[in-house]
Amino acid sequence: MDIAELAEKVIAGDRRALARAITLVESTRPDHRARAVDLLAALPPRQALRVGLSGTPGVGKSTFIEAFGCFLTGQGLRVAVLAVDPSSARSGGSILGDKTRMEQLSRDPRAFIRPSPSQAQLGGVARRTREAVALCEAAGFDVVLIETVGVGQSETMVAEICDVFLLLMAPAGGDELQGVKRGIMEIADMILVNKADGDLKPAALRTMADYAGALRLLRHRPQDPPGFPKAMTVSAVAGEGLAGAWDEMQALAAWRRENGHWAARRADQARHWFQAEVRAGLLAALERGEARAMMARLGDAVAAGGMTPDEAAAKALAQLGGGA
Ligand SMILES: Nc1nc2c(ncn2[C@@H]2O[C@H](COP(=O)(O)OP(=O)(O)O)[C@@H](O)[C@H]2O)c(=O)[nH]1
Ligand SMILES: [Mg+2]
Repeated sequence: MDIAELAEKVIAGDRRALARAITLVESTRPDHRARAVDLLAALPPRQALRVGLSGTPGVGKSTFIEAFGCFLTGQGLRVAVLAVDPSSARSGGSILGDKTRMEQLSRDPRAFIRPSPSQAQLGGVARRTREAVALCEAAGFDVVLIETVGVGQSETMVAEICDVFLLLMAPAGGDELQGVKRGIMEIADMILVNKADGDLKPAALRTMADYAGALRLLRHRPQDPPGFPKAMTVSAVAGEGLAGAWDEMQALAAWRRENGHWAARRADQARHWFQAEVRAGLLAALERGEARAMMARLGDAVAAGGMTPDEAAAKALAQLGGGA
């Protein structure tokens, strides 16, 4: 299929074409990459609300996505679910393993679920996910949910892809906030304390109050209206708090649109990803052909004591055209 035809079908909302297009952007073959770049350039500048969702394993992400996704499709919205899981190369993918928890959503004609690409490198996974998001936007989805497990750098990466970032937490046992890293609190727009049902409800309410207090202590961010970042309780299992959380997300998104923060953030993200692509490309170029041979040669010379590391680096950069 040629790229123009594939783009046309994606834009028309053809799900098989969308799945094929995502497979194309995930491919590491150079000829596929060139086609993927053409495809992405052919997409209209359509925007969905991109919602990032993070939380440690067991907190209820899959259950929440199932419940929240069905809630959104029930409102007549079209929902795409993507995952960034740096461990998926080993574990076989987070969403795929959890598809049983998304049974209803995966059968919903208004929903599209795509498991994490199985690449070992987080940078590669995030890059492909970003491109998959763009494809889902072109395909007419209203909301794109991007799930990531709460480990390592993946949250920061997802924050660079989404408009609204949700942190899902579990009710704490004691009065201690669950070792949540400050850096993650700082990128959260909403903290949702899940499992606010049955015996866990009082603990969930206490935990929510603790987070609300902790969020108030953070430095005010210009992209936030009063009251944000916000902590709330939800129950993915009972379907409680979902409508309220959605109202808040929409209010936040609307405020950011009206105040120029939405467009500014998208522009910053585009700049960030442009630079990340160039960096990744330069690093990859070092592993190929002439450059690779030159690096090996200069490396040997440095190891043998014939040149200082700085001399060799200056020489390498000069030959790469980067100067020194
Ligand atoms: N009580 C209660 N349990 C929940 C809720 N959401 C998820 N769970 C349970 O928590 C466990 C982990 O859920 P899962 O969605 O797989 O978490 P994930 O690892 O973050 O994707 C499962 O046993 C769920 O049934 C909830 O709202 N209330
Ligand atoms: Mg899961």
